[in-house]
Amino acid sequence: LSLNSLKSLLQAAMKEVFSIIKKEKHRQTYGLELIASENFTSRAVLEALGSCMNNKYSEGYPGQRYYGGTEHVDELERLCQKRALDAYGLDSEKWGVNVQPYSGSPANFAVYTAIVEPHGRIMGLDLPDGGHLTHGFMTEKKKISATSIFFESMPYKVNPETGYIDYDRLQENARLFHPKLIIAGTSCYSRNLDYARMRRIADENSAYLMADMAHISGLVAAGVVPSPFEYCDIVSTTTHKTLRGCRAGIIFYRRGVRSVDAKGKETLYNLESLINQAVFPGLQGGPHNHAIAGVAVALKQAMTPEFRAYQMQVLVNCKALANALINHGYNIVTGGSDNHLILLDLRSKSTDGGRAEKVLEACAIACNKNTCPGDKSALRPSGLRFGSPALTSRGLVEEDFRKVAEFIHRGIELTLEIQGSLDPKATLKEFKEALAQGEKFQQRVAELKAEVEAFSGQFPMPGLPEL
Ligand code: DSN
Repeated sequence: LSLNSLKSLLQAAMKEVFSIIKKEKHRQTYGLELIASENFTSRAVLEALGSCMNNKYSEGYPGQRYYGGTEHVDELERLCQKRALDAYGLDSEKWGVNVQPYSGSPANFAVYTAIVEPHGRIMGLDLPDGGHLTHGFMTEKKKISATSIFFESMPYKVNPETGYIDYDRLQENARLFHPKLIIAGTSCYSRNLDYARMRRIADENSAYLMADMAHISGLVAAGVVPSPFEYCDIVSTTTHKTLRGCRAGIIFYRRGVRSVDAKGKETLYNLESLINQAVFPGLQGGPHNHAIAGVAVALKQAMTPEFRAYQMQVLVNCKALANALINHGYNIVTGGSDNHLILLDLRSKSTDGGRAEKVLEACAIACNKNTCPGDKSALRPSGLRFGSPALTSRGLVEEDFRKVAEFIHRGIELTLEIQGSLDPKATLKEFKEALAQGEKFQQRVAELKAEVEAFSGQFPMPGLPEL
């Protein structure tokens, strides 16, 4: 290939990708982003992510690499480690940290392979009750997550009446199951976890307690929700949710004394070498140094007063959204929220999350369907999960979230109308066809979408202006 034809090939490739990126940028700017696990990261994080750090291989850890030319990535990784400990107020004598996991799922799997033997026992919150896939999800018919394939998983549940975690049952089952590891972590749970209680349950069984704080790690850094560090042996997190960095994962592990027996004999933690070896060379190759650069920037931002103010606003916005939806006549699982998300239960409205999600998406409102406690089928989840972090990053305050609630309400009313025009047994596919083809409904969707876009477009968008 001549240089010129190579250049024109590259330009053509860029052009196509650039036009897709521009469409996504438009969707993010003019839509209402309410997916609880998403956020808009800063320009500084994106610049670090797009830097030459992407080019460097550095298998190993600072000072012990399998590649030359790593003096600057060593400095970067050490800086990121220090900032990770500082952001959570951790003493480096008592806590160590690994900033190499590619994201939350690999971080969790690294922890399991580090401290639980093959087919050893793990207890995590069940996925339909608000847990995460990686906490051991399986169904009656199939082991879905690798965690349930390579380890023995016994989930704990929420009380279907209240929506709160049933700690009594967790305790009873743990006494029977004797897990090696209990996971205190959630993907769709709007209440604070009782880490102290879970610590006691773990201790009764000589189990490790790990928090997966991915959803709330920004709230924890800002000190606006209870911290898992006081009670846990290990804490894993992603870095792109409430923490508002780029996509990556972190594992914190305890150092020093684990326990002291009646005779005063100390047992020390040995998590550091187990976890570091599990991440590399156990599961991963070269760390993503551009991501570590982005995380280091985000962690510095997470230690500012502005970040704390942002997280406080995330909480009040979420409450404003919950209260406004309650005033529109909706049920919220547990009746409210202590954090950044809510789970709307649509059972009393005789519709479900799948149908409502599709209508809201057509109206430029992004959220996701989710099972509600007591749902009989995961195939027809009754709920919608909404989170406040992303829109709060765009500067929306309580009054704006009340307007957002009104848009959601109108979208759900439209869902009910479309459903009402169909046979009660109509499938989701038939519902989607009616939404896409019915002229009357298309007109209504277009009107609501135009209003949503005009509203969203008023708020500034963090990040890079063109990308
Ligand atoms: N998929 C994320 C969420 O939406 O909660 C968790 O990894």
